[in-house]
Amino acid sequence: MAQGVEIRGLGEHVGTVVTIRGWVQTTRVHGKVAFVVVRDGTGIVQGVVVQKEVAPELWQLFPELTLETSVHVTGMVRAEPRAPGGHELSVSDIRVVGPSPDYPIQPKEHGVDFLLDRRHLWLRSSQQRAIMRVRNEVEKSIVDFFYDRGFLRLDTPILTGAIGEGGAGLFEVEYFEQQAYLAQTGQLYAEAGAAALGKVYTFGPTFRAEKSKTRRHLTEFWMVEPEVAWADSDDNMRLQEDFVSYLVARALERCAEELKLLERDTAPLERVQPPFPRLEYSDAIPLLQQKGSEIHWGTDLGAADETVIGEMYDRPVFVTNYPKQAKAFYMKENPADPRTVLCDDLLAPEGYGEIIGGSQREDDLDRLVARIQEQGLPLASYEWYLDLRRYGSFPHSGFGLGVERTVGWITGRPHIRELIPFPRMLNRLYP
Ligand code: NSS
Repeated sequence: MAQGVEIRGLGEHVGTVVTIRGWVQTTRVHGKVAFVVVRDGTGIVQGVVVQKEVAPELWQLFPELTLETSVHVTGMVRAEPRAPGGHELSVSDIRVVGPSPDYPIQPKEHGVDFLLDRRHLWLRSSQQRAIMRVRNEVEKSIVDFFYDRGFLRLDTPILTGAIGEGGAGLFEVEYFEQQAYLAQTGQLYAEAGAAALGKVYTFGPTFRAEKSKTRRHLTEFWMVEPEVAWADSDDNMRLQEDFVSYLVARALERCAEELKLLERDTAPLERVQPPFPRLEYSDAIPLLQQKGSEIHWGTDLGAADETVIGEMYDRPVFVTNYPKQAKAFYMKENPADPRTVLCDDLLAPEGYGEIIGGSQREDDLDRLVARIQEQGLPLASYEWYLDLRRYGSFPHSGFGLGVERTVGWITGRPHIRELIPFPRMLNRLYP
């Protein structure tokens, strides 16, 4: 098998003959010169074939080099400042590895359902590759941020007995003789981890049986959830603004090419610096009502409300201290207004909506038990969680950031279906 060189590394091989392995993107024949553009996942390169310099069989091969044919291309590397990547290959040989007749996705407009049905192929297109590269950078930045700050990664179970967020949106799984659920959150386990290790985070897929079709909901999405012992709600928001600013700065620094290809206006991202503005829920309601929203005190913000608030500021904004009845059982009662809890949602600007939900946790055993019962959750499955309040209870806070929504905001893509390699939604389990 030919020794392969990555397109990304061609600069080190100028003047030598190499073989690259990849997939045909385009071909063009201009009289006695033909061009083939090949992608290998690290970059793209153009090969130039001069009819009189190659064997007739190679010249005759061109009609077979259809979109997405996999090939070995051998040639001399030349510096070519006008070519993508700055190099070109003077081709001496091409070997077809896998033909690709009638590739279904052609360079023209396709409907989104057509593309989603062929997601396994759609991933090869340039915009989808750019999105996946930004996602990869965001995921690496998440791990770096927490590692550098002394957090320990604590992997939490996906099969769980206790309900994490509340009765709605649960996937039930048969677990031998018992009822299990796919984790809606790793938080309850991260809280146990915080008592053992101080600062922890869990990072993995989470599941919600979202029955509605929206552009912001998947049934399987990735969430990173830090949990910090001794942190109050203010500390929690400071961590969030540092974290989000770091993720954005890293993407700007390391994904400039991808953001350009996606035509993302980066000016609004450059403004993402701490501190972020904070708006109390109770102050947000009259503002929203003035702008025509039908919201009233007590209900959660709708997507349209989040857009309105997000557009009032030039950077992400915290909406804090929601009414108890609108939020999960584990949030700590606000001593200044016991109708509310010490929590925050972080709304991205430009209409991208909520990317984080966070809170200080209820550390009082009796209040926590009352909240579990008020919400009609089965107390018995929380016995282990209540132990965290029985044995050395401690103030602590944490949050969850949705990876897909964050990548959507950074890349400027409003619909969540493109932001994960294989989206799972109400009516989508394949591919
Ligand atoms: O429900 S959250 O607001 N909060 C939690 O799950 C807490 N247990 C987190 C914590 O404090 N440890 O979800 C957090 C984020 C939310 O802001 C979104 O960015 C994302 O998770 N999220 C979703 N993304 C995609 N699809 C769906 N269905 C979804 N639900 C939440």
